[in-house]
Amino acid sequence: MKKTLAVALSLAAGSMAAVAFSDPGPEWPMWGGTPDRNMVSSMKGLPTTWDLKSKKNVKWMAELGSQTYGNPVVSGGYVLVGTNNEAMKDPNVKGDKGIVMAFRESDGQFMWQAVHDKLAAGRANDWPFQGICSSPLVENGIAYYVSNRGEVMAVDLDGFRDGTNDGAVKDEKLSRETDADILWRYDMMEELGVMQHNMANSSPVAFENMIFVSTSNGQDESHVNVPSPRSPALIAIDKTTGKLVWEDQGVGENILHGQWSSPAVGSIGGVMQVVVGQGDGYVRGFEIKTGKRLWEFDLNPKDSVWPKTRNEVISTPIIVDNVVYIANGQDPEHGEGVGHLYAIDATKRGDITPVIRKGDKEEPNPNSGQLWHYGDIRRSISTGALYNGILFYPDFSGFLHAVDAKTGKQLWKHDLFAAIWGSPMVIDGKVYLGDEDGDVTILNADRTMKLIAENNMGSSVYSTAVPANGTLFIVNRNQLVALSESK
Ligand SMILES: [Ca+2]
Ligand SMILES: [Ca+2]
Repeated sequence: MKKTLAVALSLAAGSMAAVAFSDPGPEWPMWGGTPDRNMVSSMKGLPTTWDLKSKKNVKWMAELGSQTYGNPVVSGGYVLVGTNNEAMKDPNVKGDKGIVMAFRESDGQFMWQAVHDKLAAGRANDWPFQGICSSPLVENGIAYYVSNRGEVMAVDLDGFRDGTNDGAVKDEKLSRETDADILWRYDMMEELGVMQHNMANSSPVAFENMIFVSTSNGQDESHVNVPSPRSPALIAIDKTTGKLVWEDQGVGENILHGQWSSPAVGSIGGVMQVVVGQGDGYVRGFEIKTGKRLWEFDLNPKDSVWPKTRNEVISTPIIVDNVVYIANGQDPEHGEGVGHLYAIDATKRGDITPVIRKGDKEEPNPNSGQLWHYGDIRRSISTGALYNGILFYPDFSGFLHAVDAKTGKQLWKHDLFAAIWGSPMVIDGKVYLGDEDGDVTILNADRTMKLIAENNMGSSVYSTAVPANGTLFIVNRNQLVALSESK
């Protein structure tokens, strides 16, 4: 690990700016770029057209595994991405594994990889060939992520290339130059009894000395039983020691399916909160130091029925100016259906769902935190981007919705004619959005709809375009592509 002046300076700047996350700056060190997860960057000069065949505006390309559901993060000269082992970067590592690959940012050179065996339980907890779905968080030369085995991992960003085995973990099975140098690991299955449904996927977020992770605790394969109802849904872990700081109370037997929303962090009404979607279809805010539940909001109408009309929540909430924006949806395997998008006043406390049930009766909640509801959206697993008063939110049916962030009124919607798994990224006033057909559509991030370009990536884009240091990073099913304007 390198301890540099730059790190010390960024630490100082980080603590000063801790409550006002805005632009991520030149790097993209986590899912969403900043803890509030708003998918917006002011970076200039990124390409809007490219061609993978002729290599127009292609800086470099690197081979990933055969299925890639992780989103790239860029920090400290590295690009990290979760994938599976079908690229066999290390010929000695055979068979299905969860992999995090680290590439050199400047030229795409493969640097090292973290290798995680699959769980013996198979698809119940660790779906074959899905690889690592978590997007790492990089801070001060350390990358944190969740493995396919439900472990929260801390690894050295320089791996073993710095010639030192760092951290408390010294007995790495693989410890050559191209292997991951593990600092600590926290096994959520062993320590908390978590039984993640199909896959543990959370993308960590940090505040001060803690990182926050959704456990993915869920139903078993019966899709009826929750085998571990007392396990938490959200935890805080000490960044240095890897020890548990707090756990939330979880949602018990009320988990509809899995828990795959990742937490966001922000200052809301002057209170630092962790906000996350949970397994019962609610989004909740927690006091950051203690994990105390501050508020909860049911993202479904009270008369909805799982799985026909009641949804789970897979999207990550975004926090902008004391407001939480989030849509609900279902696992892509469940297909299309109705969805709901909300703006929530998260300064309120308690149950802030707009409608409450009293016995058999439903009545308006005088303590409602609903600022608006947008009902034209379909099921969504995407995370929003709020820019210049416009919320961009896609759905799994292939529509990108542009919504006035103050009123919730539709400004326009655009049909991409393919399922959308990833999230919109606003860069320098333009929205970039990938789809299952492999097209990356670019539109003006404006109140009127204007298509700028469509560029195909050769295979499905399940990820989100990421800007860093003047380069655009896009992952398709099995490649990491770095794009920049050729000089
Ligand atoms: Ca090291
Ligand atoms: Ca180590």
